[in-house]
Amino acid sequence: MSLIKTVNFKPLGDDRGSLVALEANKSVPFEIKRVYYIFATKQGVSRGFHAHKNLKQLAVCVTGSCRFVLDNGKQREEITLDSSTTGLIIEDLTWREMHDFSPDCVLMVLANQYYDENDYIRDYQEFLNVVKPT
Ligand code: T46
Repeated sequence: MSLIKTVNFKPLGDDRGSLVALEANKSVPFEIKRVYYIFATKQGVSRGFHAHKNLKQLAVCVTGSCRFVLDNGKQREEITLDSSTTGLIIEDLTWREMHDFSPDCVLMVLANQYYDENDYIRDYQEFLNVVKPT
């Protein structure tokens, strides 16, 4: 089964332009407790390199593009996000990396939990130990 799960949002456009509405438990498949966005990422910089123990997220590249790598310890897959009408679902216990940010990239992320640094696994070997218990 693919690690890459996307959701397509219906653009509510008219002759003035476009609008996308995101609603908890509807277009977004969880309760939304937090929204953050990443922008002005310097060229050549990659981000992420961690997993979460208990966090579901949905990432939308509202402007520009970036490449996500998702890894569950067995499979590693990637997707380039470059559409404001596509959301990438990131489940818990998934290692994520973000690369190749375009200069104009605004990456918006919706999360089902408040920020908690204790929820992060920032060491890849520790992540593997958690997902592949011996
Ligand atoms: C993720 C990917 C896609 C906060 O104080 N509150 C927050 O809600 C967040 C997300 C971050 N921070 C602080 C923690 C760090 O001092 O902001 C700083 C940068 O965070 P971090 O280095 O974790 O950023 P990324 O881009 O590596 O990862 C972020 C999210 O943290 C992470 O949950 O899944 O984006």
